[in-house]
Parts: sequence; structure tokens; C-alpha cells
Amino acid sequence: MSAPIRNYDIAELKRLDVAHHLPAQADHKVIAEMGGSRIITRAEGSTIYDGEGNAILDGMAGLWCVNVGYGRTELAEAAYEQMLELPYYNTFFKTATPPTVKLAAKIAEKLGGHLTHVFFNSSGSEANDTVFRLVRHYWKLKGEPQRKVFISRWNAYHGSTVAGVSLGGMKHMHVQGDLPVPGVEHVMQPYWFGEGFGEDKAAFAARAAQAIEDKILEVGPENVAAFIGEPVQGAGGVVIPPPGYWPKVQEICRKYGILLVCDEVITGFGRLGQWFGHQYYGVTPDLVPMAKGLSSGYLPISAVGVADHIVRELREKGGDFVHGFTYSGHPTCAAVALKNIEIMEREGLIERTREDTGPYLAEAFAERLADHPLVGEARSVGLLGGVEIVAEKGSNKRFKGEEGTAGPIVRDLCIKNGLMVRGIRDTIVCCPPLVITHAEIDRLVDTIRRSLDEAEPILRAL
Ligand code: PXG
Repeated sequence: MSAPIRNYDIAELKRLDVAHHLPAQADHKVIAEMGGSRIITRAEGSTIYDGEGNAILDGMAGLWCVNVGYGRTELAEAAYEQMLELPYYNTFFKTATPPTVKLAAKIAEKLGGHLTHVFFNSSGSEANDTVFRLVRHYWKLKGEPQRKVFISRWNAYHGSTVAGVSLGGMKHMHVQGDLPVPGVEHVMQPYWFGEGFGEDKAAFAARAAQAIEDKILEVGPENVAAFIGEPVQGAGGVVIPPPGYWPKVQEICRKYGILLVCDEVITGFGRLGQWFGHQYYGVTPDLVPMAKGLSSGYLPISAVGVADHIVRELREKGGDFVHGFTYSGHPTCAAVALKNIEIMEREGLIERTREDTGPYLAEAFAERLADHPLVGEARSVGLLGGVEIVAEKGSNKRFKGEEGTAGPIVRDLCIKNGLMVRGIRDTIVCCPPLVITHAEIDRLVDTIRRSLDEAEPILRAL
């Protein structure tokens, strides 16, 4: 059912946006010079609409999150019913609520194996804060309090809080706030196109994994608490590790008794054609932060899946784990997440991504983008894709020899041509809703191609 179409005074909203609003992760000078943000007023399926009346295919599922697509009446009803019955209650007072407990059980079912328990928060960043505190607490309980160091990768994204930015490997984010906090070490990322171009992929995978072992030995294995990584780096530019990387990472973690954390904030809930990305790569983490697709972004909720051996330690040693948020296990958010998972199950969205739309996107990339003169690589896994823009076909050379020259130009052309994508340095990335149709995938791919065509003379003239 479509929501009513309201008429907004867009000029006034833009004025208020500049006068009073500081949008997230934005250059506020640029937004002010633009005369305010683009106001998105409504959405349906895989399409968003702006205040100027433009229909834009949402190649980003919002911000990597609207997995079941927009306009789901059932999710609105789930929130409405829960709000009437019990809009809010906490989990601090030895209390819990029905949707919270049911959702914990549902997530544990989807995780399977030893990932039996779930800790709730509201955002992916908070999930990683929980990981940070829980891991260090665990090692103290275990009698190894010196195990404090987290190993992460450069160009990883783990959120925007102090712990999130510290665990993340975005250097430009570290600069603001004097981060990372002590005890986080970064190693190379498994970005073959950028850092292993021309190298045998298996050898590169082994080299990228070896960097973790080298760091463990440098820091001293007895001091390392955990390794954290996104199964596929999203915000880093859809970095898909070559085969062999993840099993080798797991082997190294096991060898030194280090906890393995798979940050599934983007890759969870069907993105790679499995419920979780680690399942796609055949590894078993000890902690699994997740968010976004958990509620398809309809309400803010995140969770951390926790392995039973960690839970056992908490329970046997006892004492409060003094961590949690007002909204940990928020019943309305949990009710929406439960309904969201039910929709995914009922409509077979994970299977569809794995067997139908994911392969269709991969084929369209290969047949309709890979041969473009500006395309260095068009890669995808499930419904997560990245297109590398290069100055010289067959190389990984960038325009003007500088990363980040071409990406914003092609991205802006895509948006002008009716497709919302992100340009991450020189990679155009997409992460559409899992309900995207073949016809919409055709449009997504053709719009990227057309935008590359339009960008080529501009880029060659630089
Ligand atoms: N981990 C991963 C892997 C993420 O992708 C977070 C944690 C943090 O989640 P919250 O809910 O706190 O935002 C994310 C979020 C981008 C972009 O520029 C990506 C994210 C967030 C904002 C911007 O692509 N991912």
C-alpha cells in the first residue's frame, strides 16, 4: 500500500536545513553553498523520490540497510501494534520484553552453531563499542588482562563513535578526535585491485592474511585480544577479499587463541546471499556485530551475536557487565526487526539474492560494464557491487594520478541520471534493496554505463 503523497514546501525545508541542521558525515560548507540538502520525501520498493519530483533508483538501499525495500505496511503495523501495547521498556532492571527475547532467539537461530546469545544496541557503532568492552572484559575474566590489543585493517569501517573510529581504519577519520585510542593496531586490507594488482590472487590473499600473523607476533600473541574485520568491506569501497583469505584469517586467530569478530553491519541479513557474510566465507566468528538489515533501517536497532564460551565466562564468573544503553533491546525496534526477518523468510529474499538477483547483477557487470574503457574492474558478491574507474584500461592507474578524482564525477552523473550510488574514492559502489528486480538491475547497470560515457570526455580533459 502506498503512503499518501504530501506536499512539502521544499524551498522552506532547504532553508531550515541550512539554518538549523548539521547533516551526518557532511561538508557543511558545501551543503550551505548548495542551498540545503536534497530533500527525500518518500519511497516505494527500490525507488526514492525527492522534493523536486525526481524518482531515483536507490542503488544504496538507503545507507546499505533497506534490505526489504520501502513501503512495507507490515513493518509500520508491527511498530504501531507494539507501541500501543508497550512502546518502551528497558533491560536494566532484571526485565525484558516479549519482542526482545524472541528476536534474540531468532538471531541466534540464524547465526547457528556456538553463537547462542545476543546483546542489543541501537546502531552499528554501538554494537562495536559493545564488542570493544565485552572483549576486554572477557579476557580479564579469563585471567589474561594483558590481552587488550585489537587488530583491524586499514580502510575498515566500524562506526563513528570513539571505539568505532578507533577500530576502523579510515585515516581521515582518525585525524578528527585524535584517534585511535591505545590498543588498536592496523594491518593491510585484502584489496587486490588497489594493493595487489597484477599479483596472483591466491598469493595476495595469503600475503594479506599473513600481515595479521606478522602483527600478532610483533605485538606478542599474549597481548592480542581480537581480530575484527568486515566479511566484505562496504564503506571502504566494496573490497571483496580473494578466495582463501577468510579461512586463513580464521586459522591464524585459532592458532593464537585470538577472538574473531566479523562485523556484519552491512553483510548481515542476506546481502551476500546467506544470512551472514561469515557463512558465505565458511568461517565461524566468536562475536558478530550487526545492524542495518536487521530492521531494514525502518527503526534503529543493532545486536552483537556472542559465542557460548564467552557467555559461559560471564555467567560463571558473575558480576555486572556494566555496559548497555537506554534503548538496548527496545521492544518496538525489536518487533519491527522480527517482522522484517519474517518477510525475508517468507519471500525467500536470501535465496533470491544467492540464486537469482546476485548472479544476474554479476552477469550484467561482466557483460555490460567490464569492457567499458574507464572500467578497471567490475566486481560483485550477492547484491553488493563495486566498479573501479581507471584512466588506462588494463591498469589500476587513476585520473591525474590521484585517487578520488573520477569517483565523485561519475557518482554525480549517476544521481543526475536517476540512480543513487556512492563514489568511494574511484569506486562506484552499489548495494540495492534485496527486492530489486531484473529490470531495475538492468537500469542500475545501464545508468552506470551511461554515466561513465558522459564522464569520459570530462575526465580525459582534466
Ligand atoms: N560497521 C560497519 C561494517 C558499517 O558499515 C557501522 C559499523 C556503523 O554503523 P552505524 O549504525 O553506527 O552507522 C557501519 C556503518 C558510508 C557509510 O559512507 C557506511 C556506514 C555508515 C555511514 C556511512 O558508506 N556503515
